[in-house]
Amino acid sequence: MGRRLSAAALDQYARDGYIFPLPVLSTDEARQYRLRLERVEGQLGGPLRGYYRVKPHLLFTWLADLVRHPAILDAVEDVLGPDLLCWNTSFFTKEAQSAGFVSWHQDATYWGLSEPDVLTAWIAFTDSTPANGNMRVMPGSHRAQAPHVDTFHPDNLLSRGQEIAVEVDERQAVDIVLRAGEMSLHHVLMVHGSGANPSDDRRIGFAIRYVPTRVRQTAGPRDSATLVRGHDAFGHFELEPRPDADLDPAMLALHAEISDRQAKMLYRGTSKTRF
Ligand SMILES: O=C(O)CCC(=O)C(=O)O
Repeated sequence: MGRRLSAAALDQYARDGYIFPLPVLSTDEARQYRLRLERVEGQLGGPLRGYYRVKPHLLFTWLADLVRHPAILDAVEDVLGPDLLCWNTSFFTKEAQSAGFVSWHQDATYWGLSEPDVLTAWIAFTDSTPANGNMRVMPGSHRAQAPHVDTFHPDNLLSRGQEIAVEVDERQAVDIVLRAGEMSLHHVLMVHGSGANPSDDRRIGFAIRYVPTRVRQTAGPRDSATLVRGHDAFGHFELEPRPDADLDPAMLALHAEISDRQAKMLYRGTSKTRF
């Protein structure tokens, strides 16, 4: 038994590579998060694009709070230990009646992190169901890295449209069905993906990537991360400050630098970028 997860849930994570559903926010809190995002989208003239897709928790106080939410961190600590960094965040938003999809892939493929003790907390800002293109996972697929190819498909929500280059038996896939305010956790080597959203409403998920402080960046320049719990005895990452206000000019400048560095790392080996 951990701080938040039962022994059975921890066994399931070790065996299958994922756990869900875990409540984080009330339905009303989830709605407030969606409204905040949609207010920002209204100000910016549409869905988040370019650098706003990278680490938005450095630009918005309400996302800075969310990556530090005890209901998330207690569960993450049970898996990764007490000293935790938030390495990255991004929205996975599928518009109503849109073709946007996520090809089958493993997150570890291009992230350059030194070990697979890395997980994603995927927080549902709306319900996420088969009707609107929920995430799907392949149980037990997190034991080995498989080769990938880049497709840069225009409807693929992933940075390089990366796709696993081995057969995926979709009959074994599990639907990660979440109510707004719930989260799932998945391992960095988990094979996962999702289909289009034919429904009349948006599907919005906020993905938070957590690592223990012992993990290093092995690809490219010095990387940065946000210490969200415990103590960093390793200093492998530059520690990022917390924003005091939304779209604070100093944070915007720092965030642009960090996003540039991240783009170089994520797009290494290709001349194309999507930022
Ligand atoms: O939102 C989705 O459907 C997929 C999310 C995903 O690929 C991820 O969190 O790594």
